Amino acid sequence: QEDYKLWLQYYPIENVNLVNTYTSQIKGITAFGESQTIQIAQKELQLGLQSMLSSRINIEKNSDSKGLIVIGSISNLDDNLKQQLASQITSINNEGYIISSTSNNKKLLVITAKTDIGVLYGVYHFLRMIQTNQSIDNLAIIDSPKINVRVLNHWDNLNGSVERGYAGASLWNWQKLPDFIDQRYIDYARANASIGINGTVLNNVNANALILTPLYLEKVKALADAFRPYGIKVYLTARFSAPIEIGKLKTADPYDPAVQQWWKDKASEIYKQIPDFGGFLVKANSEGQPGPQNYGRNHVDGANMLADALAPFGGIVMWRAFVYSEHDADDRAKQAYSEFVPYDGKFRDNVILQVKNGAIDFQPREPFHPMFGAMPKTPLMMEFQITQEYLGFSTHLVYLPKLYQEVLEADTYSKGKGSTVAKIIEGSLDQHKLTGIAGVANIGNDLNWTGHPFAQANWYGFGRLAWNPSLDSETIANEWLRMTFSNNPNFVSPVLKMMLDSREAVVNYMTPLGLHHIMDTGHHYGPGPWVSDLSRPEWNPVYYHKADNNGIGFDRSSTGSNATAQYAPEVAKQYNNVATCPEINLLWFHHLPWDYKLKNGETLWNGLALKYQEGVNQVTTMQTTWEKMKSYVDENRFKEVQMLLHIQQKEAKWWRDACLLYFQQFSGKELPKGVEKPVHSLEYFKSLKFPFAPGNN
Ligand code: BDP
Repeated sequence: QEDYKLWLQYYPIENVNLVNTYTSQIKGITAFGESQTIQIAQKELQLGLQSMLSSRINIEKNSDSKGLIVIGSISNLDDNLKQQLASQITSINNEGYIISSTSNNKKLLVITAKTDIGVLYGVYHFLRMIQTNQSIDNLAIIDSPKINVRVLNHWDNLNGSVERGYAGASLWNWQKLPDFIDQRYIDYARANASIGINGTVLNNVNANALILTPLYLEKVKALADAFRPYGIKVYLTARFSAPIEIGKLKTADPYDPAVQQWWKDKASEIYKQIPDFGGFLVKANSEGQPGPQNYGRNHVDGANMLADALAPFGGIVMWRAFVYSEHDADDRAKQAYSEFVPYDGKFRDNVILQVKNGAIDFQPREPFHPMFGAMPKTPLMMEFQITQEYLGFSTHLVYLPKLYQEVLEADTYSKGKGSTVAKIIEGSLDQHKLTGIAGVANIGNDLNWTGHPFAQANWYGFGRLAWNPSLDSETIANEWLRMTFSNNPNFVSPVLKMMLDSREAVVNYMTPLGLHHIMDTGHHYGPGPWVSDLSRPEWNPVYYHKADNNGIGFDRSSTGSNATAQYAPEVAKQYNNVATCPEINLLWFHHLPWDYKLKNGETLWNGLALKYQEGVNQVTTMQTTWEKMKSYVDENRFKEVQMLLHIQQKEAKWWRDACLLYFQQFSGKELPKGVEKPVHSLEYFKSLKFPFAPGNN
């Protein structure tokens, strides 16, 4: 089935001239090296080329004949090639690769690296070039990943459910492991390797300590063994109270020597089974999870204790900074910064703080998290959400690399102009060796992996940006479309536009002009701006929009919560002043009267209403675009996307109508011309209930 193959379709190339050119250049494959990884690389190259060129590609024993693709790590190549590539090889890191045409009359094409994994990455790069119909004349490609730890975070529970998962159940079949290795595990690893993802955290951040018991570790080992040839390391979430729950200790206090010893023993037990185990991801003292604060200790104490247990084996701790407290009356957006920034420089070398892209929680749009740039002595890794918890689940077509790029490009000014978030997580701004990026996976056991065929692009795009955060989201969408569907320009250009516009569309019909967190609570499905009765104030949408008769928005300027002061002075100044604050973030930082004049001359009320309408219109345009694509797409995916866009359109209207009717109670104004009249009442929208919305556990 086509959906299942993701971006590795390897469609036969339609352009006959191009096929002839490629076949004249590619006469066979020679692989040097014995590892499983090299075998995988050779097999993939042969499979991909044979399928795309519709002809047989032979495997040759040596590199004597003309026009061969030679693959192998540098130490396995013959002396001649070694010499030719000696200078280039010094400029790549352990996972980087070189794709080089030789200048001698043999016209070889060499894909080499320092490691076999680097070779595999190079092979996928080369295949991508053919998949996207690029020229392979005189190649001299030198590439290395800019971030070391490129991981997916699976929020998978041991019972098979997936928190915030909208693509079926967990991939991991704990009951059948370790003896049964589902082919899907291999296909998962292959897909990740093809985009350079090199790690996976198997289980939910809201962790279950059982994963650390021998019964489960044996299963984890089986997965690690299956993933290893693809360059993917396994990580686990560590429940802070595990020493009590599975270790029979009375406490999990990080100062207690017995607790420290328990974690040391646990680490050595894990590494005996999985010598390249990546380490732990920890959610502590956040949303009710146990942590060092339960014992009067702090995040540094907790993280460093685990880091000390892992250090002898080379493991790392990814300590999450997603914290906000019910006892803290301060603006939720300020709390992680307030709690963590004072600890800058106090963590062990093998600790990296995992920070969400924004200070609230994976909204359709948030300004970048103020922690980026505020902790120069501590490595920070990015946490993006690939699963669409707040973006319409896997029902809405939203191309997320647009969002990722916006955040990565944001300038923190922490070391003057040009101090982008990308440079901070690459470690180049503050000279950190340990660097990382995590994406909360949108993968489940649905046939097409991600629920929505276009959600595959978000997995793909996350991987590509993790490899190189400076890539353009448009380039990524373009290559993804060609690899996944077709190279036909009549298909690529309209659908590319549809993808690129889709992120702004969702912002417009859900949370325009800086609004945020007005989704219905718990499951976060659909609008719920009216919700105000939950026990913790910051769980209620009314906390975030603060609409009243005077206006709407959260005053985070110096006259309000002063969250703006957490940014570098240049950024703070810009956000603080309503005249210079970008309108896309307006109501994130300011509470403004309904008749406040926007840059286009509209009042805030009219402008808001028009944005909601624009979002709906954009989805209609997406539908129109897709309708014209029938002849370029297989029937199954065409229909799926068609039906999903239909739902998205209905839901965009639902968002528009529910939010505008609700806010209208405060603005007291008519809907402006051009905005459709709602067909239901506010009471109707409030009465909708979704007790079985997925992903909410
Ligand atoms: C929120 C989710 C919740 C997660 C939490 C987290 O609603 O399910 O457990 O983030 O990231 O987005 O820890």
